[in-house]
Amino acid sequence: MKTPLPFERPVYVSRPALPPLTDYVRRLETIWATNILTNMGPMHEMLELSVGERVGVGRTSLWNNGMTALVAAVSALRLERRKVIVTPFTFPATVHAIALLGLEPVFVDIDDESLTLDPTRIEEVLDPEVGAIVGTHVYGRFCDTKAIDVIARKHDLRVIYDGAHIFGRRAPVMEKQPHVLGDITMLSFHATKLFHSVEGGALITASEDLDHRLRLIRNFGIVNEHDVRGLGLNGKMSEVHAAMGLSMLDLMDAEIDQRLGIASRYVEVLSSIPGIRIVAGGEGIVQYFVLRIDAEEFGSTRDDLHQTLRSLNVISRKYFSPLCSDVEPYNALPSARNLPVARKAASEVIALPLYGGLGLEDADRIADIVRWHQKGKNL
Ligand code: T4K
Repeated sequence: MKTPLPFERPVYVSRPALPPLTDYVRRLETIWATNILTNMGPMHEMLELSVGERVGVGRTSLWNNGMTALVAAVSALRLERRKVIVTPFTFPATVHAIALLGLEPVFVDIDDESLTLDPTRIEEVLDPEVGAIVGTHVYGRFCDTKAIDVIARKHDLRVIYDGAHIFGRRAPVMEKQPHVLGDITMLSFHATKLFHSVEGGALITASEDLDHRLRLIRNFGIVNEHDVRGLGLNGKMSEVHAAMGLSMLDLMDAEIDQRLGIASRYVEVLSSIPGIRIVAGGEGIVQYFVLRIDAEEFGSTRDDLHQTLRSLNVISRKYFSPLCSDVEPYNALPSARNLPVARKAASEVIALPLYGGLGLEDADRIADIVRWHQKGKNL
């Protein structure tokens, strides 16, 4: 194989799709005309409705980002027990949302196939102080919500899902099954997500009571001019962000189609390379395209491949390494010690660029770099 040429400019793991500027400006003109910039204005209400329809289940509230939404979700549970089970294989926001509220994260290992919380390990760590479970739908692959629901009911635990990666699925995003949402599910609309509002997020719950509480928390706990009830924060999405969300909703299905095309080009080349397992990308899940590298079979480590890609201007990412349980302050927790499945996964995963604007030829070039790297290591 010929030595591949480096890309002229860095190719990032993700690149936000953007609507035609004229479309966005048209929405901004409405904002300029009404002078309503935030506090649940008309754009906000329209987007909230549309996101809810696309999710297909529960009640939806919009938030200014996923992390704030997650803090609000944990807070809304009003937990009396101070420990919360959580996956170590996630973005730091998931664990921070627990710890910032003064609760103790208890790490549980993940399932080797789905890379989500392993329900068979949850009961091992239960004690009377555990009050909730927070699982992440990693790369848009759902946790085993049915098994988690059974455990939660048996031990009277509340459940939150970090669904930061799931809104990039086709509608309806979630099936109408009672266990699918847990008590609350969070979505992120950050610029790096398939659907974004620059910054933004949402919370979905089937409970009218929780939905009501979340809306109070989102707006400082304000009930009306005369009354404030409970703790709150400012989690509101502005009209300017909501306008971007509305413009992006129109592009979403086209973006999914483009990403599916790119993912299938990757799969064509990469699926036959020894030591590579494709863990995300394709089959309707196109938030990320992620490989696992078995160093022995592949003939080189994930880190080695990552270096080669970088040297050729392909900015791959190791989502999610390091594990949250391996960084301060969480690495001091007793539950951070015994997580062999997550630790192995964190040393093997590598996310390749996946976004609608990536050309098919670029995807072919990136896949060829991986193949060239592997061949070179096995001469
Ligand atoms: N839970 C989970 C499981 C999450 O993955 C996340 C966020 C959250 C909770 C929290 O949700 P939010 O509060 O963010 O709504 C990025 C994102 O900032 C973060 O939202 C996301 N997960 C995480 C997986 O990825 P970084 O530190 O990797 O971002 P950064 O700036 O390195 O961006 C990645 C690449 O994207 C860059 O190399 C270039 C490209 N990029 C990025 C931005 C921001 C652009 O081309 N344009 C842009 O505007 O965290």
